[in-house]
Amino acid sequence: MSVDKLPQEIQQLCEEIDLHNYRYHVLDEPTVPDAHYDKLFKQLKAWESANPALVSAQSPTQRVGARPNNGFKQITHEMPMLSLDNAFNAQELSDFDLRLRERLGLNADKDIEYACEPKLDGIAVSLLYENGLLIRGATRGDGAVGEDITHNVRTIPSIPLKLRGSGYPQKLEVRGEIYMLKAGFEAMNAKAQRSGDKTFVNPRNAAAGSIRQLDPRITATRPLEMCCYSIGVVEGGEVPADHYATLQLLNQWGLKINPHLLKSTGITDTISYIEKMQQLRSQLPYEIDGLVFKVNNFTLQQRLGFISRAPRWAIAYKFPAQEQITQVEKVEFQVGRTGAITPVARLTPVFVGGVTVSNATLHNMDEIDRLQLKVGDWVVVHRAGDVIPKVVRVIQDKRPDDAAEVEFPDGCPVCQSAIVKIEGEAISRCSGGLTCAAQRKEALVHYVSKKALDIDGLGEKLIDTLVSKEMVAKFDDIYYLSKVNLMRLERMGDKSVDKLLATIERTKKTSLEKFIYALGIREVGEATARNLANEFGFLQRIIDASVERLEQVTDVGPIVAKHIVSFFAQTHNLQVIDSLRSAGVTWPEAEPIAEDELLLAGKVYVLTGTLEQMGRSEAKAHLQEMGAKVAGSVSKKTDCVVAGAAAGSKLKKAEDLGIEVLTEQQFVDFLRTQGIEI
Ligand code: I6G
Repeated sequence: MSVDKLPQEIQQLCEEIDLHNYRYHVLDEPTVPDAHYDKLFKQLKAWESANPALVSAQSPTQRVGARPNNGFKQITHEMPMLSLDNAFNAQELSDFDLRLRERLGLNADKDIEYACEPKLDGIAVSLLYENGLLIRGATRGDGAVGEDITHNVRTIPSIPLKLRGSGYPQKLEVRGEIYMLKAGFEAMNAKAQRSGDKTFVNPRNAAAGSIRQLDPRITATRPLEMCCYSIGVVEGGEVPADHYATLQLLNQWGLKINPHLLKSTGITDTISYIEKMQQLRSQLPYEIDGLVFKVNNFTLQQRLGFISRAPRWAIAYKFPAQEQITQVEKVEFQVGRTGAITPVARLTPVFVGGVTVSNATLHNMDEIDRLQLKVGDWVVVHRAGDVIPKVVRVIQDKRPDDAAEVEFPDGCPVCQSAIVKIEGEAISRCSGGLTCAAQRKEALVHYVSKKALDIDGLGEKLIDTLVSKEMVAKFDDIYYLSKVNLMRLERMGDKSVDKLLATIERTKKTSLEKFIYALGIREVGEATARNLANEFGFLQRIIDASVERLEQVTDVGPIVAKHIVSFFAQTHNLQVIDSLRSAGVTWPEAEPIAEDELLLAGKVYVLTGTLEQMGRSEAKAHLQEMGAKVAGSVSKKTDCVVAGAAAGSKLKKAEDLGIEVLTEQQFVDFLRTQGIEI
């Protein structure tokens, strides 16, 4: 049956999927997220399985993978490059384990050993080495036939042209993923944007576009890497008996493998691996869309075999999609703590990155211009980790006829004060200062937040109520709240009010750095506040400091220094400080410790690997507090390396140079001796 004989709706679905295939595989310019494509594909498959007699030979479901591009010589893979089955939750992963155990006839007390790895979001490729020399590189293509990209892979620095060491088979096919680092992608796109060249929608498409360049000189300029994850054809030699050991050997022969490769015993271990990697995901320098679990032992792999186009012994655990499409219902403008006016897209709710999202920041009007966004548009929304959801692009060909321009407000949407825009800055601000209710509320939220006065129990909702009922307008009003008045508020009982009042009282005793941070001076975050407190010791000295003097403080540049000076130059800010002192807010003011008297003064530390008991930024902050410098790479100047889990080349270099190395536990123990609890 030809496609044009199908019901119109299905015909359109086939055409739409075909178009997305063409944009993705041939142009490297997809317009919709993968998850949307998957949804369309699933719809078509569901219809076809209900109407098997009507499946067209040209249906997109009848072809797996990408069509090889005509510009390249075609390569028939000696061993087909398969795809992986997917699991989307822990249950599906357990089912996979159970299926394998049944097939292998394992007792309940016998666990399968798995090799666990991140699934990099790149392009699957095959490299062929003969007598240790790279003789061919090919894309996966449709799994049976790929494209010859030898000239291009030869430009990628992490792909050895000649294997290192000895003992490799005479013929060795190595498979893996070519990908682009997030930072390299951002830099490349920024450069392309400046010069008016084509930009890519994500690192995966940038990698695909780069590797399929007809001119290898262009590929050579792209920040590509390759990470190996399996072997294919092996002749004239042997490899170890399991996957993990084989990858270690590939690494010794000079090929890159993932540092987060891990062996696990049984399914419980794989679940904790998922949790760990989910936490790490946003900090990884490359994008991953899931994890891959493989039966480690090759003999067991052989016994399990294959089902249709995927090995039975492996599964890809897919993370929830980080991009989805939805519609912009309206654009509203929010006023932040410093008066910054931010357009926010109100969206038709959509499930993305594991949560339902109905708002996404649009940053500023320049961003709306860049996106060419109108109200009513269909957009791609991205949400990764705990980061605020973002509109990443508009699907221009889905624009409804009645889509409307976004109108920037004439005055502040909350207090109607004039809006000012500084020449050269993208942000517009409300000029109302603390007379603007929105800025007042945000300033209060900041004042009570954890890193500031840390008034637990005084959350955003309660502040909203207190501001709207005019019970609190200025910071010091918090200290005059009475039990009677608080008890009148909804959901505030005797106990919770007592608790809140006790917290307010207790947190009046604070530190200089927390107090400075709480004031909400523009661009003064917690680290700058700490540096100011350490350097000056007394608030009055900071108030009196000149721009030049402030610039001598670590991390304070001319702009931050100017913000600090102009903050303290405004009498009403000094009045705020006086009124807080009168309300009983205190902090110890001590002589600052001279930098050279700090315990780690002059020492250079390097953090490497994954720290499991604290974040890297936390570890860095503790070291800096003690006077150490934290460097990004190991050299002769390094005094100590803190090596977390899966530490790689930096640890090795430290060992080679005879530099002191602390494990994470030793580092935590050391911090404890300094009174720092993790
Ligand atoms: O597409 C893939 C990504 C990662 C893979 C894969 C992988 O291992 C980490 N492994 C196999 C065996 C296959 N595809 C077929």
